[in-house]
Amino acid sequence: MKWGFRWYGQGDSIPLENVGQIPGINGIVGTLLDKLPGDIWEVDEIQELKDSVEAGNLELLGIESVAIHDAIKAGTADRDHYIDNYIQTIKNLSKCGVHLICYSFKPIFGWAKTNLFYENEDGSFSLVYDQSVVDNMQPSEMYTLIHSQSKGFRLPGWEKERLDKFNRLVETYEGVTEEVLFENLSYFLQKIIPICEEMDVKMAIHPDDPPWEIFGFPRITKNLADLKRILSIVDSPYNGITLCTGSLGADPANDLVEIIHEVGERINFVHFRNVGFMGERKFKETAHLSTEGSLDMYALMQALVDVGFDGVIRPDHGRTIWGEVAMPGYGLYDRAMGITYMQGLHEAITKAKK
Ligand SMILES: [Mn+2]
Repeated sequence: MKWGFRWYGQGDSIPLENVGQIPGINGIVGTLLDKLPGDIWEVDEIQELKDSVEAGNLELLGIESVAIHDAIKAGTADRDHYIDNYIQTIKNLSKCGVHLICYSFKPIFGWAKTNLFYENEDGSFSLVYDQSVVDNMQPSEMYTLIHSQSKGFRLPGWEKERLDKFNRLVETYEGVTEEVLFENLSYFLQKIIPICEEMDVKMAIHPDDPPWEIFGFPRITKNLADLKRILSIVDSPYNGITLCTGSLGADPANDLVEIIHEVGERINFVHFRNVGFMGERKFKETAHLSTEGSLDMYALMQALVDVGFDGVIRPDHGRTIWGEVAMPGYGLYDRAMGITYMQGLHEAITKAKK
């Protein structure tokens, strides 16, 4: 496995040097934070990011996310223009030696939480999702809530530019059912996967977070059946998934070990994190250890080893601890402990296997 860490570039609260000091780390999964969905990522911009990462003795292991323009997701008349731009970005990433793209195909809300700073008993802070809060909320209020708690950080998917266009976005998605959204994903993948094969760039779709419908917008990456259906659109290793344990695992009906075994060879990227169930459709993001949340992280690492996963894996969201001021979920300390725990699990499992 390649051990990665999400890093937001020069705008990140964490200096790259600190990331490089995490034991066993291979590289970062990066982004160009200023890019809006639909923009072409130019070679010189990607190269600049890559050079800065390599100057810190780290590898640029992949990109998350190259966001998909709403025209592609909603299937509007101008989608081909944005697909052409996406293809150009794939080619440019390949030219720079970047071979992994994480993306998601969700209308309007990429991820959602109802509290970004829930205080735990020990004084640490977690992100929390509570469906009962969402049930009493208008979709646009979600923007207000997230912004009021972002502490000034730019949160991907919650850009002010998107909020300004919110009502028009909702109109864009009128009539887009789950079936239509799936058809639009099929159209997109059929166009790009042949290019990905040629350019050796693996795609990894991220599951819904939370993995159920919110505000009535369609969701098509919620469970094993959804993932299998997506993988069947184009039967290629370049059409793969991001196994995000905390996203899929927020629904207790999702058996993550089964999912890993069923789609194992198509897992192109792993987000490893735990969640703690607090009630019906209510959960918090905990520290990574099995003892801290509801998921059996040992069983998940065991399953990844069993299916021979050898791609990029990274710790996903951590708590905010030790007084750190960081983007919610993306502080240094809890994620650094998370990756060390993950490496401990991996070493024990692989050595026991021999
Ligand atoms: Mn994730």
